[in-house]
Formats: sequence, C-alpha cells, structure tokens
Amino acid sequence: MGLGSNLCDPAKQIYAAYDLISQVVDTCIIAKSGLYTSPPMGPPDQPDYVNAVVAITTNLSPHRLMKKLQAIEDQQGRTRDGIRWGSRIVDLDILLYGEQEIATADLTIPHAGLSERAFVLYPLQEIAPELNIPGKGKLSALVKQCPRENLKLIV
Ligand code: ROI
Repeated sequence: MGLGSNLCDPAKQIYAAYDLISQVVDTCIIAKSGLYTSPPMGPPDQPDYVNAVVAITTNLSPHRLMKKLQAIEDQQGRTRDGIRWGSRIVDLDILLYGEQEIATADLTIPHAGLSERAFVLYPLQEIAPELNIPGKGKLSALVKQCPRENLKLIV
C-alpha cells in the first residue's frame, strides 16, 4: 500500500494512518518503508509530499480494503472537492494485491502510476527488493528506469 500526504504535518498523517490501518479487521502491517519527501508530481504550487509504502496481510477483498482505506482518509479529514492532483491530507492507495491484476471502474491493480513514480518505486524496493509487478516486470528493472530526482529519505 502507498501512503502520501502534503498537508497538516505530513509525517504525522502517515503515522496516524499506520495506526488506523492496524485497526482494520483482519489486517496487519508486516513491513514499513522509511518516510521519503519529494516535490509534488502535478501542479507545482503545493507543498512537498511525504510518502511511504507498507506491506500488509489482509483477509479483505481488494474492494473491501479500498473502502476501508477511503474511510480512513475521511477520518483523517481528507476532502474530495479539490483540484485534480492537488494537495491532500492523506492518500492511501492499494499498489498491489498479491499477484492479482484488477481493472474495474473504481480500482486498478497494480496501481496505474506505480511504474513511473519514484516516490512509490524506491520505498517499495526498500521493503520488497525482489518483487515482480504483475504485467510490468521486475521492480528492480522499473527502479533502474526511474530517476530518483529529488526523492529524499527523511526517517
Ligand atoms: N506527488 C508526490 N511527490 N507524492 C505523492 O504522493 C503524490 N500524490 C499525488 C499527486 C498529486 C499525483 N502527486 C504526488 O496524488
């Protein structure tokens, strides 16, 4: 799962999300990357982001999990009326769900932006260096093709 925030003390928002994710029924966080900062992808007139990636085990289906993550985003105060790719208090994305590939109107797995986003690939590499991304190949190959640019490990 990918986590991101660029509002209201972003690192604190990521930690708050860890707590809430741990409380989801039948769901455990089993690995966490460090916290990384990076400039916004998208409109530049917004604060830098803090990002992290976690691995979880869950008995929830991808859709049930997505609904739980949206409820956590709401609980942390996220509003959904902003401009596309604008600032957000917290963003919780299912990046992968085992080896599954899913394409429905409201959920795409692997996450559509995964293979081009340094703020996803580098933290993911930290917790799962040998990962194979269904339909996209080896994580290590994707990382090699993705410049790290201004992504910085902060914690
Ligand atoms: N940019 C960065 N650096 N990190 C994010 O998590 C992030 N999330 C987004 C958009 C607005 C695309 N840009 C981002 O949703």
